[in-house]
Amino acid sequence: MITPLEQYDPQMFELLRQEAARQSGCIRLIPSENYVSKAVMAATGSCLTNKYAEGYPGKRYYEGQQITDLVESIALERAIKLFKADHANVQSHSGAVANLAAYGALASPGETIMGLALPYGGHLSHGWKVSATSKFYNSVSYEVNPETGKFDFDKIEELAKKHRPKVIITGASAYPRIIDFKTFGEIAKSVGAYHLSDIAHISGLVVAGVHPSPVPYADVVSTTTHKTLRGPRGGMLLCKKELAEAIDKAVFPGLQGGPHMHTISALAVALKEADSPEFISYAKQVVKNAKVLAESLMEKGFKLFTGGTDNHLILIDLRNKNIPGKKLAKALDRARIETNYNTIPGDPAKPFNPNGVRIGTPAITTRGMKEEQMKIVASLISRVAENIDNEEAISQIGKEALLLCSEFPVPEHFIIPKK
Ligand code: DSN
Repeated sequence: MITPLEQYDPQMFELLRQEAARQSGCIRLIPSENYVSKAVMAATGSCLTNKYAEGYPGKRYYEGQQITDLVESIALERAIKLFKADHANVQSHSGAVANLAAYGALASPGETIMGLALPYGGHLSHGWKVSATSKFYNSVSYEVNPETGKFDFDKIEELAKKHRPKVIITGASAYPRIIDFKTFGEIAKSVGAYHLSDIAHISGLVVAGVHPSPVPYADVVSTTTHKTLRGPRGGMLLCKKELAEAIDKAVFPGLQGGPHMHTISALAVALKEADSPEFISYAKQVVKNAKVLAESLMEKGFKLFTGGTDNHLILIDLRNKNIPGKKLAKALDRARIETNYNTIPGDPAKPFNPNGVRIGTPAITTRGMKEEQMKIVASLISRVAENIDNEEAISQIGKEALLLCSEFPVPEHFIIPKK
């Protein structure tokens, strides 16, 4: 049957068809990406896209909220239960907006925020210099030790005492180890700062108990909803009850108008999926897969930042291979292996041409790949690096990657296939 999209806009239909084929026919290793279920996708593309719902359940600025109030209330209940939080806000359009809203609730413009520097694995919205967050707030950055990969808590405490930030941000977008949220929370408390923990990358691991939760140690927790959590694209905030009103006001009307109700309904579906034994198995497998992928890459002579991983993410330091990160990422892409080039902590190169490649296992684990396939993936990556200027070899590796993908079709529902 011809779909309305195919009929009305065949060009866009065809592009979307090609993108679906691309996602199906390549080994997707970008650690912030995943595949959502058909249930999440269906909710994302629903009639709720037609509805304005400025405000919060029971207190809206538009009529016709009989259903939207229920939808948002269910999403909130599920978020609070899953993360064991006092309060949730599910309206942020993205993780960066969620972070900006948190700063808005916790600090006044010009006050100091302190987060992990972007080249050391932090995120733009943690106060990095090109981000609006560093223009609205006075931003101080801490770093991770480039040799050990550990946070030097004495140094971080010293920095916090010197700058007296209003908010200390924890969390990262390129850090492969467990983060000690408790110690960060103690430092924040000792200098009278709020502790904002951004768990965008690891929120799925947190709900499954395979990474410690920051909820007991942070005043506010922010996350995106589409990474390891495997929901629609968006942001979410969790907080202590004393901050609930300030957080809600900071999101709406502070930063946003109408919430994207279709996304909120899809988030509710994803939170239901995440509250299941299958999701816990999935998250455990994400970490097991990342560990085997890391080991296998090291056996092939790759140097990894921190010598491995405890989570879903691996940072390959290519300095010993003498291949720029961008060159390898592009060659891998031609071989149907999707990654992103990334700085390595202490990397002297610029972020646009760094010495690292960042990979992760959330998406390939959703496809049902396990330890055995991780060894194959490591071998494919290694062969691309060895044949970096040999297009014929890269094309052959691409065929093998496609074959592997064909054995692990993108699942429509998340009863994880047994292999
Ligand atoms: N862009 C996300 C990531 O890839 O880590 C963070 O915003």
